[in-house]
Amino acid sequence: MSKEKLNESTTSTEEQTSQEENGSSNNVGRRTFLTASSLAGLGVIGSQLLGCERKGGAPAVRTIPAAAGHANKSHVPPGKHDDYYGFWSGGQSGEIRILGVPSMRELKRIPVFNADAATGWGFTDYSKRLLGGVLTGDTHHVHLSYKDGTYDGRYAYVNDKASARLARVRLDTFEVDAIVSLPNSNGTHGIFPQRHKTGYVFTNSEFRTPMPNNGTGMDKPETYGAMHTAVDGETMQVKWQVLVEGNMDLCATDYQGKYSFATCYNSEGAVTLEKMMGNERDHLYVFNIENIEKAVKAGKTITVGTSKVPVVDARGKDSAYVMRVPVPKSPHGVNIDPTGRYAMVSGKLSPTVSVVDISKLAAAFEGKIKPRDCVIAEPEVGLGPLHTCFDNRGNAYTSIFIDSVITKWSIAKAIEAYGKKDKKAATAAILEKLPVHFQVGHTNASMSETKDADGKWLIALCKFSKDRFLNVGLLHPENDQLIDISGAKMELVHDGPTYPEPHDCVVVKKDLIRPVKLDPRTGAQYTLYQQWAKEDGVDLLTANVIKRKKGLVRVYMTSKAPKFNTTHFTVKKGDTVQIIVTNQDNVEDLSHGFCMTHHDVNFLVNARATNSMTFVAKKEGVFWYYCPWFCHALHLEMRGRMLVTA
Ligand code: K7E
Ligand code: CUA
Repeated sequence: MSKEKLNESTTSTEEQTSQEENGSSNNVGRRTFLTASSLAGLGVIGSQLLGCERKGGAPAVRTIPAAAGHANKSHVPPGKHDDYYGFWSGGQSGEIRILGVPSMRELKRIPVFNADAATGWGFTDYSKRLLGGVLTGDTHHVHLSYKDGTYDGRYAYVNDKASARLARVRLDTFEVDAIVSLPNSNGTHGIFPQRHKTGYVFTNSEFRTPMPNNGTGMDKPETYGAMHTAVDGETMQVKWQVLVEGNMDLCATDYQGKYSFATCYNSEGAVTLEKMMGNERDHLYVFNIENIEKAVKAGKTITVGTSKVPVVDARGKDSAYVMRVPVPKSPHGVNIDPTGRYAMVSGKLSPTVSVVDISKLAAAFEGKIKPRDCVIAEPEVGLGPLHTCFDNRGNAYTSIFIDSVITKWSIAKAIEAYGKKDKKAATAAILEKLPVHFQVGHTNASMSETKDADGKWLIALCKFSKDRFLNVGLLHPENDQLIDISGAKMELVHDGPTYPEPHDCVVVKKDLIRPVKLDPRTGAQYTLYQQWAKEDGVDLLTANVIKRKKGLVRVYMTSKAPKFNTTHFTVKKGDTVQIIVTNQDNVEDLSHGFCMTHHDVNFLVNARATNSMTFVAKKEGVFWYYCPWFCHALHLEMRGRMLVTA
């Protein structure tokens, strides 16, 4: 089906009227919306939306012309480093991935909400404490801690949409050090840290539920609510929540620490897809942090369910706490430009991006102007706009899902064109549309979420690669494309297949990240082992000790290539055994590990680190344990025996 036909069959043109906010004018009189009726048969038209042709149920086969070869630009010669760290969320894998940009080489995977056999994350004692037995996750948004509008290199934060959690990764060790569960939250989706300092990290509940969610109220969706949650980025404690009536999707913060933002795509309060698309306008929620903090301090709060976290109830109508800026239609992404002046709200079911002037919000909170008056431009960027990023030259780049393009547009020209009858001005704001392959979700550019956006590289995280790569069976790779945005025209330079499904990424100048090479022996995990050692009167650094207490046997040992200092030990059948290994090698990258054969025990111990795992000795016999990481010429000899007696 041709593009023209697709547009015809899935959109309707209607007059955009703004009854309640007649104070504002529209630059584009007639708009194309995706409507409930046009999308009702989503299953039927799904393949058309994805641009595949299916005849008689046969799988789509289409020859993809090779992209023009600009590969040299992304080439980083062997032995040379990339200029940027890329932090990718890992989607359903539950992890974070680190890529080098521009080479797009995958450097590391950080297990977060998942179980990982390579490192033992999810099986080791410390990770089990953090994960509480939940071993699946869905990471969508990874953002780093800030100072004065740019990254300070301390932490990365990532959400788990599946189980409403927020995790923090230390950027000295690139390991998770904290995970917090968010109360009264279902489908925690958008997150964003404050940008002036390590302050709050805000999270949005995407799914509305009964409040409290205690097994009643299923049939009264009009009473459902969702939480905007403030987590302290230093202590990782939940500080307060704001209860609103609508679904919240993506999250953003300003540069001053005054506001946080959430897109709301279900102002209808519906629980079915068709009804969620009823309204022509939904909202950008604007949270007034100072006013919320005052209410929390003054105790003007409630608690919900079993949680003790103070909740500001801001459901229903605008207040000092929350304001609703009307924007079309089922908006998805909200992104702040590097000058900190504008919030760009992508329409998803409207072909527009609404530009919200952040400096006008204070007047709207005071009731001097209408919330809608804060919208100062609404360029038409294409069908299905999702996310927007920026260069350092006043341009914005919006990912367009249905059209499979990145639309580059001029912020200044879009503002100029707003409200003008002259169609030429509106057209002039749209600078370029670059096809991407295919169905792009997030897009982000180098340093785009900071005041130091540098306009060099843009990533388009495409949800489908179709036949751009070798066929690897049923599940295809996604395609994270690298685009050079430093010139007048965008230039596609690299196709990056990824294992499903990173949603988002941030691309960070390499000097801002300062990782260590040896375990610093600080932080929560090390503190835990020091505590155990103290209880047991053991020195972790020299330990070759077996401590028995009712049913629990703690085996402390050290590793130094190519030896464990404990070469054998004996336990009784039925004993719970805890193996605690401290790596005494002070040599970078000299990792050891510990694998107890036949006991589902296998974990990594990095240079100078301590790690542990617990198991039950179920069967009599001699069992070898060994170091699974190639550490030395005598690595294969690095092993010992456990005797389990009756
Ligand atoms: Cu996929 Cu950020 Cu979860 Cu948009 S979200 S695409
Ligand atoms: Cu230690 Cu292999």
